[in-house]
Amino acid sequence: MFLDSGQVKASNLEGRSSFLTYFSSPLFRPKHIFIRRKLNWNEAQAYCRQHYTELSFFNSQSDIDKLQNDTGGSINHGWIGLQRDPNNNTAWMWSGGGYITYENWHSGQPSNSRENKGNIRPDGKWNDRIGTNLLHFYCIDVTVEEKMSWEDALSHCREKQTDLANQLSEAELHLAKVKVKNITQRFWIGLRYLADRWLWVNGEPLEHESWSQGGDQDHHCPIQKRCGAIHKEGLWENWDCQDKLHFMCI
Ligand SMILES: [Ca+2]
Repeated sequence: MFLDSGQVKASNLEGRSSFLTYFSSPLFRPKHIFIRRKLNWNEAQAYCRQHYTELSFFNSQSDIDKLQNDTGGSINHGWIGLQRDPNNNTAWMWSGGGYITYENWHSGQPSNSRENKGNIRPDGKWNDRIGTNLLHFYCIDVTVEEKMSWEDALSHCREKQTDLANQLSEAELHLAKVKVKNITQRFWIGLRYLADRWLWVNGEPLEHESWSQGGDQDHHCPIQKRCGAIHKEGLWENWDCQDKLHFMCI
């Protein structure tokens, strides 16, 4: 179930989900910020939520590479959003919500069920650690952009050498809910109906779909509503490309 997008088997291509499933999304690229002060995990989480968006999270090795790029090429020991599920001590979650869908533990880790939070090491690997320890930490910052048409949104993101949000992982969706909930009900994603099918405009294969069953126009053969948005609860909707919606560049 927790496959990287590159490992998806053909049998998954027909799969549909009533909710977002748990794929990594290589083009979601929130900005990571290294915070030099040392705090315990809870304080670090509060700091990130106040000043940025969340403690950093990762869905793939390329996300860890991105953190390394964002922070100048090297990684310090620091808290990330890893925490044990309070209801299941063997499961790990991201502080923004959602179970981890990718893991990068250092050899022998997690090592101790009393170590209920996680940090990243200079080699990019993860270690469980007692949350009251004082460490540097990493926050991510995600910006919701002002409303634009779908085409303008795509151009805006590409001018910044990013892209419209692609399929969101569970952690990313939770983050979007936190970030978006007071701003908008839905935002554009990089989904477009071209010729006779829906496509991710960044070229990612459309491995699964999460269409809302509501709405006044079927997405199967849309006449006018040929651009994709995602509702903050995670389901896709097709909208007129000229409509103006919020969006996130990634
Ligand atoms: Ca440990």
